[in-house]
Amino acid sequence: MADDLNDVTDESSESSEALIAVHWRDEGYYPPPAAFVAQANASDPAIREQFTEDKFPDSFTAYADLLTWSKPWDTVLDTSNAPFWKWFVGGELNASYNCVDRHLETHPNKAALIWVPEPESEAHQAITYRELYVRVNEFAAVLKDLGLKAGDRITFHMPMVPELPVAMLAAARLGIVHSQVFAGFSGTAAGHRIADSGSTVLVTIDGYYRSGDLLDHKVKADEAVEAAAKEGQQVDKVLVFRRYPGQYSAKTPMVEGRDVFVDDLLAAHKGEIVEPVALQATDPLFLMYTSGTTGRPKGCQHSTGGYLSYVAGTSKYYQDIHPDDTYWCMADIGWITGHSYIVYGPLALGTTSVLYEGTPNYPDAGRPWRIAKQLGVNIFHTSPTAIRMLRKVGPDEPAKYDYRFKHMTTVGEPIEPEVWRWYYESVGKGEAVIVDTWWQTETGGFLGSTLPGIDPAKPGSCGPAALGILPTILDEDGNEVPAGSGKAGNIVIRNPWPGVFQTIWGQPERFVSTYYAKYNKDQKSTDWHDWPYFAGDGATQAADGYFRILGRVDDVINVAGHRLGTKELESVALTVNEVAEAAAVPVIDDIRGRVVEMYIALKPGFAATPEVENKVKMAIETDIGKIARPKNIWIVPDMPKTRSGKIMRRVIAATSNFTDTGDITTLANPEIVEKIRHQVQSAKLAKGEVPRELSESELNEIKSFGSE
Ligand code: 6R9
Repeated sequence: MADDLNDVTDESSESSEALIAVHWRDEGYYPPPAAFVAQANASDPAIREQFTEDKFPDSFTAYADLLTWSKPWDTVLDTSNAPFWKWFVGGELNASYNCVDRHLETHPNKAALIWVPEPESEAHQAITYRELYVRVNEFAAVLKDLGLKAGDRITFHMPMVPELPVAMLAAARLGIVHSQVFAGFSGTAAGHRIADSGSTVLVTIDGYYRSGDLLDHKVKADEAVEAAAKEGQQVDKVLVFRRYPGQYSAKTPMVEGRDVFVDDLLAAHKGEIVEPVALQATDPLFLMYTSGTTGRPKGCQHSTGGYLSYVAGTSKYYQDIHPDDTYWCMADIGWITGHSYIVYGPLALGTTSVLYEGTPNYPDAGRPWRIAKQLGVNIFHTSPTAIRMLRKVGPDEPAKYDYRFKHMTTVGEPIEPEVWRWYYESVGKGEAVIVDTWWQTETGGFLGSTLPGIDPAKPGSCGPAALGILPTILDEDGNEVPAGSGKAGNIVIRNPWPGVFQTIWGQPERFVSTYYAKYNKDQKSTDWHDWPYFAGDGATQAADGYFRILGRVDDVINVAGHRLGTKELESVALTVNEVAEAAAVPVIDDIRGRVVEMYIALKPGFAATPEVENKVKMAIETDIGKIARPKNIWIVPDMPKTRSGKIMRRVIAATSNFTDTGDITTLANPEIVEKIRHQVQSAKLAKGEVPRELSESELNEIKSFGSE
């Protein structure tokens, strides 16, 4: 039960684009149950003392010590080329060895992965550590045979099948830098990322199940290769796994000389062993692409030693993973959450990690709870969007299944307190602790979270800083926004940590300018204190030290936990011949958190027709993927603009959200605002898109959208 504190924070409002005042009711605390504390990896608050600022950076050797190193490091943190931090310099290790080989001694026959196919008629598959070892080695032999070696890049465009972690660990075994592109992304999107990373090999699968359909996935490989070629990157080989080995499930033909079935290749390497290559801690392990404020995605480059240490340490203390747990993270490995907390963290700790192919509510909203019961899952990890959806379609389903969670995670977006409480009471049955973990693709692992055996949870807040992380909130001028002030600002991390990404692949200047330039006062400084990490999120800190993350402060829209860059969307829309101008804005959505609406102005002489709308939709689907498809596309006579010609995104965002458009007197064309409002809002009402009342922080987000 929650302590009912119901503190009311009521600060006077002072609103500017830089500093948003937020008001909200402080929620009650939910302390961990005694049974959880008794078994927790961290239950003594003294653990915090091992990670205080004066012990930095040596404190993080506690995480590195969870791994097996073939050579110990000489220097914990090298800051000489700030802000390109180097962790555990001189140390050598192999991620594949740490996630697979070393567990053979202690528990070779324990399940490393349990794969749950979407069709319930297909049995789940448990892959033991020994079998994982065999599969990883054989696939590594295939990669080696293709001539791939340490430092080369390889792109995977794979769904949630066990072949994906096998491929990742095989690449890691050889030091090949892997880049997994979310399977839901289009072939063209995969092609852009292939080209950006300079991959010559693409690994894919013929098909996979989503919501009951066996999707043809191979067709996307052909599109990807073509898109990459347009950018000058030749793909020599496409390795095609088969969802049903020996049987081809796609309609698109294999391309002679380029496409090969992986099962055929594996047959030639049966039982082969490939020794893990000893890599420098600072060698890159993988790239993970994410959206930013320009059209070009950012390949976040993660290190081998720092990253693996950080995900192992945070998996231990924040996911509370013990070797005998059955842990299920429902995220996709195409996102950072899956890399860190399905594959590398849990396997480094030698636990059993569940992998589910399909959608959570297929064939019904009881599916996750049936899986949990069947497999004995006791740690469960998902996103607010999935929780909202499962709550909407099956609020009473969890009670029908006899499973018991000790620990649950929410990640990826802010969670509304009432959604949190359903998660706690109905899914967790009042017995499980909840961690709300705040972090990013760039950060490798958790930055803000409660320590589940020590700190009480507070719905809607991620909690205090993670061990060894030193966050603070700064205003636009770099002044600290004090805890308990009720004011929001930009959350920054004052210090480096082992999980932080090393650079943006091929764009080191963008790495510095996006993440470090904002609050750096001396570009030459090699003192880490001079380089706060700018996360791009707005946040507040309560008097108890807990952070509440409000959302992005840049032009990125978080749809169902997936970051979509408005510029990325807009530049795709602009490829449609009729389109003169495009602007994407967020709309508050009860299930997906935010959805995108797109405003289009046409070139002179073109008429607003459903065909144009369709072309824009198709362009986005083809170039990015279905997840990016706008909820609505509004073809408007003109965009509201400033006198300097800048589109006022906050005005159209307000229109789409039925909120006050604010001051429009500075616009060059104020008369357009009312026209657009009438057009858009009457169409939305006709479709039954009735707005709900927005919270203060939601209102602030809309009010300031695109102001940076
Ligand atoms: C791990 C992941 C990162 C962005 C981040 C923030 C939002 C993530 C959150 C959260 C509120 C949380 N975000 N976790 N917002 N509470 N617990 O999601 O990475 O896909 O890169 O997204 O997601 O806005 O900046 P990524």
